[in-house]
Formats: sequence, C-alpha cells, structure tokens
Amino acid sequence: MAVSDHVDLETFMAGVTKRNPGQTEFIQAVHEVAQDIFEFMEDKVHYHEAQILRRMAEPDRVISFRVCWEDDNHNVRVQRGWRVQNNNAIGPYKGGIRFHPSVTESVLKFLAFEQTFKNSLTGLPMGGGKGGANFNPKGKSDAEVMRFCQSFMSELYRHIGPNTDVPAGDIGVGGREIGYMFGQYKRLTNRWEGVLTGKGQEYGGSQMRPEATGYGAVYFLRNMLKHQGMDVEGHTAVISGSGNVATHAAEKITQLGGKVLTMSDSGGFIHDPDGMTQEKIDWIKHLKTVKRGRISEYADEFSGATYHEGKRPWDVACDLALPCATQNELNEDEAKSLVGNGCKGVSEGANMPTTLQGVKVFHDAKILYGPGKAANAGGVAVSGLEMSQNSERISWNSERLGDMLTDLMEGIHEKCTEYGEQEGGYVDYVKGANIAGFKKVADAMMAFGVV
Ligand code: NDP
Ligand code: 2IT
Repeated sequence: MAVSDHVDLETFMAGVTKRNPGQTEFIQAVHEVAQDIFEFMEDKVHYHEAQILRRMAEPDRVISFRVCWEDDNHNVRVQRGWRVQNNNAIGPYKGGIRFHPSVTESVLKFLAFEQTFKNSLTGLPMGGGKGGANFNPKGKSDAEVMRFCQSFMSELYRHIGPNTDVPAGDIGVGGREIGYMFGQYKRLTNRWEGVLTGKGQEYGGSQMRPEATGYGAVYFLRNMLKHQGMDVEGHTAVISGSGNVATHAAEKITQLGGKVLTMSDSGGFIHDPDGMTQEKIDWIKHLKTVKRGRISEYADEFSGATYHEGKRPWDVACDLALPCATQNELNEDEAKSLVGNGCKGVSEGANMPTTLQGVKVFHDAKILYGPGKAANAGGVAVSGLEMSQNSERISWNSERLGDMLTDLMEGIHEKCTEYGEQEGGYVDYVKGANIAGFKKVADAMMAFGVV
C-alpha cells in the first residue's frame, strides 16, 4: 500500500498550508472540499494512491505577468495580471476574469479550484481556470479601461484559445471589458474564434448569458425549496451586491413572486421595505453599468428606502438570502442573525461568500444552504453553451437557452441530492456538490495515469 494511503485530513491540510504560505482564501477553499472528499475516499484506496486530491489542489500552472498601461494624464501605471489554469481533465480551462484591487494569486487560485468542481457539476466538458488583475476599474474612463484591457490581453492571448482556455467575466469584468479584450485577441491573432464567453450579442455572445448566473442561483434556490415542499412566491429575500449576479437574481426572485428587500455594494446597503419592482431593478442596472454610480443613490431616488453606510444586509429579517457580491462577505455572527430571524434558505450567487464558520451555522441549524459552486453554476453553464454555439456557428434563441438553463440547474440539484441527502431528508448540498464535482474529474484523471 502506498504511503499516501495513510495521510489523514489534518496532515493533508498541513501540507497544503505549508506549500501555500499566506494564501488564506485558497487554503480555505481546499479545506472546505477536503473535509468531504476525505470522508468519501475513506474506502477508495485508488484515489488515495493516485494522490488525486493533492493533484487537484496543485494548479496545472499559474501564469503571472506585468500589465503596463497609460492613464489619461499620461502617467505610466503598472498592474499584475494572472491566469490560473487549475485543471483541464474534462475540458479546456474555463472560468472568469476578475479586475479588482483585492485580486491576489491566492484569490485566483481559490476561484480556479472552485471552478474545477463547479464546471464538473454542470455536466459540460469544461475544466477549471480563473484569471484577473489588481486593477480597479472604478473611476476610470472608458479609454483607460480599454487601454488596460488591451495590455492585459497582449500577454494573455498566448495562453488561451477555444480548445485551450476560455475566459469570461467576473467582478469588474462585464460586457465592456469582454469587448475590449476580444477585440485585442482578434487583432493579435487574426482569428475570430470563441476564445471568450459573455461576448456581445452582435459578435457571438449567447442569449441568456448575462442573466444566467443570477437566474440560475434563484432556480437552484427554488429547487432546494421544492425538495422540501416550499416555493419562492410570497417570501422576502435579502440580496448583497448590485452587479451582474445580484441584479439578475433580484429580477428572477421578483418574477417568481418573491419580495427583494436589499441590495448592496462595497460602500453599504440599501433597504427597501416595499420591495423591488422590475422598474427599480432596471434603474439599478442602468446605475451600475451605464452611470457607474453607487447604490446609495437608490435611497435618494426611491422614497421609503434607506441607505446603511459601511454595513452589510444580513441583519435584515428575511425568508431567503442570496449573497451575490464577493468572498467571505457573510460571517458566523451574520449567519446566526439570518438563522435567528427565521431565514429558510441561502443560495450563493457569489463564490465562497460565506466563511467556514458561517457555513457551520447554516448546517447546524439545518436550513437550506446552496454553496456557490452549485448555486451559481448557471453562468458558466451558459458560457459552455456559448462555446457550443460558436463552434457550430449558430445561435439559439433565448427561450431555448432559458429552458436549457432551467434543466441544467435541476441536474445540478439532483447531483447534489444524490451525494448529499442525509437520514431524515436533510440535504447537505456542500457535501453533495463536492463529491459529485470531484468524482467526474477524479475518474478522468485516473484514466490518464500519472500526469
Ligand atoms: P460585478 O462586478 O458585476 O458586481 C460585483 C458586486 O459586488 C458589486 O456590487 C460590488 O460593489 C460588490 N463587491 C465587489 N467586491 C466587493 C467587496 N470586496 N466588498 C463588498 N462588495 C463588493 O460582479 P458579478 O456580479 O459578476 O460577481 C459577483 C459575484 O458572483 C462574485 O463573487 C463572482 O465571482 C460571482 N460569480 C459571477 C459570475 C458571473 O457570471 N458574472 C458567475 C458565477 C459567480 P462595488 O461596485 O462597490 O465594487
Ligand atoms: O465564477 C464563475 O463561474 C464565473 N465568473 C463565470 C465563468 C464563465 O466562464 O462563465
């Protein structure tokens, strides 16, 4: 028997911690997965012997590069860019690009690791990757953002391709940035190919991709509720963030008869006790993507709404909670507050928004809790469909894609229940997602031998 067979969770995590000094987000993400996988692997010696989890937690490669650009005042600016190609066992690396000052190698390694499991859960042939830069698009002119994107792509283009690695958007990267990056890729390579997803409708983007993550997170929530004989209709929801994921989650909750009470940004949150209407959500979309303003302005625009500076929305009483901003935005105390106020279900639009201690609170209280890698997989799933459409040189209509998204989210929910259902009917969706996501990638890696 190989030595690795004797490694327990604690020793495994001590090794991960030692090999990745200071990379707290990455270590947190690996820890969350390893807890479940060690239990699952207990009687599966072949995975242990092949060191499968250890290999998954070591990115295939991390590419780090300098990104120079000139601001509108002709100052030379220097940023750091990365692409983390975590695992391509089941398909080309696939995952978003994040532009935010908080981006570090640790953040991108955690995101690429999570993406590997998420993409596996979709059932589509996509490996896991993530990229980004510590660039802050806030307050920058369109011309500055364009120059940055062009410079970023001038290095990234060497490492990506429609069968190699297919990036998309994430925090700070939306339609505008994808357009600038796609334009530069095309200019450098003289090839029009589906190398990015989340493209504009005019140049190969898929219908439903902008909506997919937020809608998908609500479909996942609806599936969890349905499994317990409940529904979204008539329930109040607290949402964080006010970007792509948050606004589309709010839109779908509202369409399904729920009442959205809050939205937020890094400055604070707004509370609208009357609930949001489509008109109010459209106003926020315009504020964030066209005016590039702050969520505080909502309280000036709509009477009855209040703005809470520097605060997060988790103390507002609600039936449903959807964290849709960023990692570790919901801690143990906030989880207790949600549970104490009677929250029935949490669906994560963001990646790893709840701390490990917060997750434990949800599990102990046995409320419905859908982790990001399952709940927000609708975005990358429709990205996968964008890749298919680009390869086939066709485009499907939004009705068809909407149905496919609904089916994909139902499929992910089913996989989670398959491995996560406990005695008494409670579903541990974290365990279900981790094991189902792991198994497919692990079995593919086993087929390849030691590589
Ligand atoms: P956007 O850039 O469109 O919006 C991000 C939102 O989160 C903004 O409201 C932003 O506020 C807020 N936010 C960002 N960082 C912080 C922070 N450090 N503290 C508080 N608020 C913050 O991004 P998306 O909506 O695309 O992404 C949101 C989350 O969803 C991320 O975790 C992302 O990884 C995840 N996700 C996104 C997918 C997609 O398809 N776009 C797919 C799956 C997951 P501010 O304007 O003040 O920065
Ligand atoms: O976290 C994510 O799943 C994304 N940012 C979307 C990735 C993608 O390739 O569409």
